[in-house]
Amino acid sequence: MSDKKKEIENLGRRHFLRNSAVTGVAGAGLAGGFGAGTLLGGSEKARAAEGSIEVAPGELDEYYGFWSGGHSGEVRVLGVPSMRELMRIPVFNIDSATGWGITNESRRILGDSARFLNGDCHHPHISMTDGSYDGKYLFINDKANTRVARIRLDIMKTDRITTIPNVQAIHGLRLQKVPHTQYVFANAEFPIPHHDDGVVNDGRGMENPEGYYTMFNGIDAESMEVAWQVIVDGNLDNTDADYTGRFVASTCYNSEKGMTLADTMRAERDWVVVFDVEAIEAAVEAGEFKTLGDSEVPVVDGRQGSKVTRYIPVPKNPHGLNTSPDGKYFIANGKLSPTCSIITIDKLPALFDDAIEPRDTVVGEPELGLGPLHTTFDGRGNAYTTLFIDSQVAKWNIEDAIRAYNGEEVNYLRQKLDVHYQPGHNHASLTETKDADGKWLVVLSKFAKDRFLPVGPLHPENDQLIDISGEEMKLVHDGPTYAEPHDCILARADQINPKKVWTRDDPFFAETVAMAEQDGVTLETDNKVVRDGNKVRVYMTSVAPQFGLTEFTVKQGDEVTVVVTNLDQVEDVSHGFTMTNHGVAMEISPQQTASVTFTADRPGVHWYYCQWFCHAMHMEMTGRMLVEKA
Ligand code: K7E
Ligand code: CUA
Ligand code: CA
Repeated sequence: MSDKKKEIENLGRRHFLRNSAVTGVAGAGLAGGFGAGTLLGGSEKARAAEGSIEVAPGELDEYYGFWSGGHSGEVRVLGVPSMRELMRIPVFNIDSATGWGITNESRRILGDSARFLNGDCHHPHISMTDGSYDGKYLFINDKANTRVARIRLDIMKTDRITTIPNVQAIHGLRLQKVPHTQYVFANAEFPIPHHDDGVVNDGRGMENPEGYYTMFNGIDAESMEVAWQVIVDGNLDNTDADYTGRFVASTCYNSEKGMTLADTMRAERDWVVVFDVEAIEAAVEAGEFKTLGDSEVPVVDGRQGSKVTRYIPVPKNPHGLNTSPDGKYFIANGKLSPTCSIITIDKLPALFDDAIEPRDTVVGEPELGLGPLHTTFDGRGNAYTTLFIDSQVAKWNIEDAIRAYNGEEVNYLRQKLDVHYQPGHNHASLTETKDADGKWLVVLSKFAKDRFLPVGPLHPENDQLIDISGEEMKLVHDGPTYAEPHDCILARADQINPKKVWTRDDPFFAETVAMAEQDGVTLETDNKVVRDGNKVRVYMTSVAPQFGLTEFTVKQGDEVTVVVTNLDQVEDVSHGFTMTNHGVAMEISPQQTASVTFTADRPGVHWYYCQWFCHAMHMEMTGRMLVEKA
């Protein structure tokens, strides 16, 4: 390493935040190292570009936005640039409107984890082919209950949920970009005790953090089975993949294996772990793995010194990890350091060949401001980094930052724009694909404070839309959102092709169709009650505004399964089925079959009704369950 680089690194180190500043979200303007006067800056220059975000009534948006619903456990679909909410997709939450978590179809997908009523989504990502969105799936993590879910974008429903074994808290999640999304890469965040006998976290060794580990996980995107796990040193935060298909990089903020906040900030440096996917596959192929506990997933050792990983030291407690759309760089965001570290991907093969040192892969470390969390790109060589503590977005030029690191006198900062307030993720249109088009930037601000009418002590967040099509960033829209869109993703409208009506052979309800076949019931025509001991299956059709059965009789204590098939073919004529006083509700959209099971535990008349407005006579779309006294 040149002396000049060492000097720059040492300089950067002096600007690290003191620990006390971390909790001070008010953000004193402490950024050093560049003249603020030379920057375009501040909200005074960010004026709304009139009309540019208006999508007139009847007009359609140019982009789909998929928003993480944070600890609401759902995914939200927005139109961009209008920022209108188009749909909500329940994932890890229970949804009263659609019956997610209540219907048999959704409970099958939730599996054993249906017992959890909460989730915590962070990172929604769309499957890719050759580095472009293919519109097939969206994947999202559940930090709270260590799951990964897949949403089918043709029906905008969750179709698979996998619980990742022997780890706690899936946080960072990204997808393989090329040749296609074969793997979902998922970081487990919290280290837990591992033992020599392969049993994880069974109550032994809790007092010995040295023996705690966490794992990087590769999930097969089609089968949603965990393909392999890699034990690492430290912990894992965010991650992203490259454009060769070979490398994935993750930030680690807890190389110390600290058990408290103060402990996690002790070391001057943490690291970025680079995973060699081909080397991991080769290790699994060669049988160089173990298994843990009851799990059969191959577990490869990726601790320091292993063949499958390299550890690149970066300033302490990094957070976001973002791949530039030209495929050249991994960018690790400093958080406690006012810098981002630019790692050049073309040197990673040499690093894995041990031909160079880990720090030789760092080709730039621009100083941007306080609390850099996440970086996004416009496809024109510029990066946009959120500064949590400064409440700003910094626009900077990547190649200029590399020149500055090499000692050239060049200002890589292009503009700083105030956002409101404390931004976490930001996301530019198509930024994580090779098609990054540099039109819109969404900044997800954690605090809204004075931006909206007050609604009590719990505040909304503020999702801001910024026009980045020109030289200057322009703030054009404030959007209040409910807890907590950590991250979002924007795809061109033509890249997503949802169906308007279900097809009868959809695998989403195939098991319910198979059950009907076993009962000799043709779902499209029959209205029929099938008794099987104390299990009763009630099959009915629905055509606006009538259920095929307007009454059925069961005995007190029967386990009742109601199966409704919506025969309407007309787009948008969704029906519902709600059984009063039984906690039962579900959606049945055109050509869909849905089912729900409950116990008829009280004798008497129980009315059911359609709760999705379908017809002028929707109120009258009712029926009676007659429960005979046992
Ligand atoms: Cu920064 Cu979970 Cu992506 Cu939140 S993470 S902001
Ligand atoms: Cu059917 Cu409302
Ligand atoms: Ca640390």
